[in-house]
Amino acid sequence: MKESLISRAYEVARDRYAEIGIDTEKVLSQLQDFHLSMHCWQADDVTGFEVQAGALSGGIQSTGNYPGKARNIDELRADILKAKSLIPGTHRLNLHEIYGDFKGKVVDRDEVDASYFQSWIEWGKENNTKLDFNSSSFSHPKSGSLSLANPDKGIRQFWIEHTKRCREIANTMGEAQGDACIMNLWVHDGCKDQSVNHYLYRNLLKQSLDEIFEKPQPMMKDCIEGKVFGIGLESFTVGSHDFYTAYAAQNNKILTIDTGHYHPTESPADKVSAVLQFVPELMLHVSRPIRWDSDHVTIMDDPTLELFQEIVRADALDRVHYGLDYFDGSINRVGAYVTGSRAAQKCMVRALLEPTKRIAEYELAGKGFQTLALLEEAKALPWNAVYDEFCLRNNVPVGEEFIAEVEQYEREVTSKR
Ligand code: RNT
Ligand code: ZN
Repeated sequence: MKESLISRAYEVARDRYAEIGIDTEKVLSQLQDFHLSMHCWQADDVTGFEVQAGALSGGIQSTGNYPGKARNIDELRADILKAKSLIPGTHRLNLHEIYGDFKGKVVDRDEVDASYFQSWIEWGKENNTKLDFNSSSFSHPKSGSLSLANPDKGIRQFWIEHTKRCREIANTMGEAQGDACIMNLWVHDGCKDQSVNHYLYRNLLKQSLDEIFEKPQPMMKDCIEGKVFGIGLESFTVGSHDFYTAYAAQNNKILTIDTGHYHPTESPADKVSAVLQFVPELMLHVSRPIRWDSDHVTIMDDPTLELFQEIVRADALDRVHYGLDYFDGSINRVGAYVTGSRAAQKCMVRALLEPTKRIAEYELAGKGFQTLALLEEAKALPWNAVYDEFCLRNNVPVGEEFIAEVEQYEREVTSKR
């Protein structure tokens, strides 16, 4: 794409935004500070590298059989680097425990330690990529329907041990990168059918969490993620939203909002201003639910845009961590990374370019028509020219140009797998 064309469009956009009091240069620098935490699990349909790996379980599912998925750590790293080269800005990588560098050794979940992540730490340093982390309670013979809430003490202890070890690993990552590693804790625990021991299960989960979080780990931060239901666990979820919101508020933990985890008409965006009154920070899992928590590739849709708008309007940019969480196996997986990441950035640039101050003043002055009118006009301002300029300045393809690059990578690399 002609650079002069992009620059000219940007200059016009800059002047247009200046007229409503928005400094596009400031927005560009805010966007440079907006780091996504890219989920490693889009590259291989949440398979990971355990030698003893079984089928994906825990009520989640990646559908589709598109050829070329990453089969080992080298392929996964290559795919992620390719994706990163097509996404402007600097981003983090969100690893699950099952993506350790196990080097052909059977390492059970209660035996894992930071040594299996040393090569990731080095990779992160070499590639200017900070790491985040997740404990993994699914796809394991002891996963069943209950892990941290299992009434069987042995199984419960197994997962407590796993999660404690994961916090140690996250802390080691945080120390190595000089920046706290964000560790998400999500467990699938629930019941497929009618059950009566709800109080017991939730009480056990609470006790397990208390034990897990007992030891301070200064270079990592804990976040906890609830959901409505999992596949095969439709009737009851131990870690519901009420459970984790209350736990996070009482224990000063980060709450994870996965945009696929709510009832179809519930607004994840509306949670932001509510829970940030009580919890220190938020972790996002930006996804796209279609009818259920289907983990489709993020797009620039209204729910995602509204979520980022709520964060910007709450002046909470620094209190949010921006993870992605989708796993579509039906399309080119590198293309899925790039499309979803760029969509999230586009939502953020639109949110940052909103003339929020002026709209807020209208609203506080009781000027209802003016509030509505400016919100409507803001939608059609030339935000895309600002995003294109951001791509240009970051030396990544502008607009649809990245499609050809993904196709080339497919021809030369992923199609040969
Ligand atoms: C599952 C949760 C969880 C997972 C990942 C793989 O419903 O969203 O975050 O998607 O940990
Ligand atoms: Zn999630």
